[in-house]
Amino acid sequence: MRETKIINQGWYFSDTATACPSTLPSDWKGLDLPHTWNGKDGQDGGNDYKRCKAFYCKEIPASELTGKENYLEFDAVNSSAEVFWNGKSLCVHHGGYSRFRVIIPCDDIKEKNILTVSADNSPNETVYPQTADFTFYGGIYRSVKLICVPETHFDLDYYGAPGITVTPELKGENADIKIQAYTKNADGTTVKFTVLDGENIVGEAQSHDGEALITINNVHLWNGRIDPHLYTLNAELVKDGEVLDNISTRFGCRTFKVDPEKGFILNGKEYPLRGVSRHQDNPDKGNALSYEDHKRDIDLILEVGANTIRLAHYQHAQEFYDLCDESGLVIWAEIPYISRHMHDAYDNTISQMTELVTQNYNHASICFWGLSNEITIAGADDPHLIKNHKDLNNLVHKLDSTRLTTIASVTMCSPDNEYVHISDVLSYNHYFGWYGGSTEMNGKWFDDFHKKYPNKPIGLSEYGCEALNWHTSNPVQGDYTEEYQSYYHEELIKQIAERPYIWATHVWNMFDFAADARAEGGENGMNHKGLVTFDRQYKKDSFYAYKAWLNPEPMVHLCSKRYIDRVEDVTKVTVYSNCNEVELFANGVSVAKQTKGKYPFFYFEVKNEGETTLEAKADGLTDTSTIRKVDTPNEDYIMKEENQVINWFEITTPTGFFSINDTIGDIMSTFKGKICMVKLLLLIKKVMSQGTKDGKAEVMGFSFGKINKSMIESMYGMVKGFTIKRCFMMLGNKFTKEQILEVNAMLNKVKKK
Ligand code: GCB
Repeated sequence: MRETKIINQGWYFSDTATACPSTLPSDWKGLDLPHTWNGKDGQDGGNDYKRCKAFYCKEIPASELTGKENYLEFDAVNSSAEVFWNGKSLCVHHGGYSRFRVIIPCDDIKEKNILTVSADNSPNETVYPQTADFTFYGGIYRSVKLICVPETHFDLDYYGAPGITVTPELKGENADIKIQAYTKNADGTTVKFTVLDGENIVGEAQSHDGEALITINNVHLWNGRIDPHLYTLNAELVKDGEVLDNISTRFGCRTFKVDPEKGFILNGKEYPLRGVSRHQDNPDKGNALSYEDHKRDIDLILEVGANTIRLAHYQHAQEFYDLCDESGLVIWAEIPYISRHMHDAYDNTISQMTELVTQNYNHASICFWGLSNEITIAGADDPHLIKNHKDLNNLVHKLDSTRLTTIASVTMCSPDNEYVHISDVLSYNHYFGWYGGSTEMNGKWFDDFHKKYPNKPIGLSEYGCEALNWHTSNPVQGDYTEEYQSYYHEELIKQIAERPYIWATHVWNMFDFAADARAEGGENGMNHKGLVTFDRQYKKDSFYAYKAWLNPEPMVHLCSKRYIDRVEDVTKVTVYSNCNEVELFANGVSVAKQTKGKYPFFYFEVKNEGETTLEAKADGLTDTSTIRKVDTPNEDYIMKEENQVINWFEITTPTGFFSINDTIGDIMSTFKGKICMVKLLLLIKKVMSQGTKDGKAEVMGFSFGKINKSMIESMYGMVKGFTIKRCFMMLGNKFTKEQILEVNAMLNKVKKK
């Protein structure tokens, strides 16, 4: 029988060694897995985290190798791994998010063996991802296992797959369960299958070739968050009456489709997919997570009321997909084919996709396989990119005929482009109202698309906006306040709710996450678009906007609790509640009672005198906060610029003339402004080429030389809403104060229209 042992304890680690050691390097740093070496430097900004090849080493005594065949299983090693046994290379694996296995050579088992694994996250043009808005933490950051099996066993050699596939097909009240088990050295064996519903056996079959069909009568459906019912399939490999190996997997029975008009349909009923995307990393730990970390994330996602997650931008942990199956979340799973198409990484997209699909085929929660994300930033007319997508799409259909393919397209890519019509269903990432454009542009974009392509299901795969602990009574786009984020999401919720044809919507992002190259919002190294902070400790107000909209459990939430000191005499107070009536009290006196309109958002005007305790009451529930009248704005609420090179009061803004506080669009609307922009581009080119490998300017991993006219045109639509100051910030604060002030002085001489 198989024995599976987790071997996470007692490793030695070195990020300075240059080769696999020949003896146990007990002078290296001792540690336990999971581990990353980028827990700190991958989260502190500057895009300077250590990307290198490092080595992990562990002694494995012969007594541990109890099988006739012994496999090593790696749940994930980022980004490329090489496994050595007693100094000899056993395998190389490229792709940092999927599982892989390797067999230990039975003719090389000593009393004490040395297992060495190199993990390499250094730049590599043949492995995805290389350009993306998140940190590529290096390390063995998920578990390592030893699987000891007899010579005859269920397959362990095929792409890290579980050795068994289950394909339920609904037939009226019943379900036909098509089963295929894969075996090795299995001549003369029988596979015994048992389907369990809880403790009860509901179906059995025997097979000589691993194939079987079991019918479950009166099948209990997996019905999303309403009733995520799962069955278990056990498989035993039997020879001469002896069970040699056994495996088991869970599965769910459901049907789904996507209708271009009605959206997602689960088990015959409309089931609008409304949810979030998830990045997995945590403070200091990076991606080296525990089960508790995954569970905490799922609980928060369930609390917000989501019924779907886009598991971006890579394969997530098996534990996490299991939790999704159990909680009824509909999943979009994807590979990290992202941002920049690399001509030498075609094979890697194929292998990462094959692993994603084969390793996760039995998960009831997964309904969509994502082919790529914003891959056309540099343009969509590269025939190699198109071929890569067509091949991936065909590959997925061949591996799995039961699910749909999708892509997350970048805003700038034209809906007429061939690329966006390759996958079964389509999605777009839109940041109107954050990076550029206004919030209302979202709804309009979808209506235009839907009108032009009424038969193509369209989804919103990303939308969001940053918020830190900054506050204001006058939120504006780009201010990074909690109040603007709330406003933005209220607006987006209204537009989404009116468009049931949008087959899925995923907020970017459920959690703040690390992107070491970022310098935004006053805290470098982070993307702050989360509804919840990076440490999972603080739920921002917009979390509650979704909770009020999506989670039916009665709730009431007073917004802006961290915004106490206010200068105005009358202040706006926002309450989110799904109850029919909300009454607001100020120091115990009723301010007003309001009845719910179309959306669960309530707005009150409150007199701001002295200190006021606010209480929002609804359905027997109460939420409390405090406001205080002050004469001058509390500096703690204003975005800290200490990480920025320039303070707001140093920017001169003469009336009627431009400054770096103006948008690119406004500046470009005047002739002299255009000339300033050319000068600015030359400065950007100069600054961004300092310290790059080949002396060529780079912006977000794109070489300046490769930025062509069509790219500029398509990007202009988005960036024209950016202020010049924001551009400096987004370019990673690489400019000196003098340079910025010089640009400002130049703009100060240009008259506004
Ligand atoms: C996107 C990317 C995502 C980024 C996000 C952002 O479109 O797909 O990886 O993190 O924008 O926040 O800019």
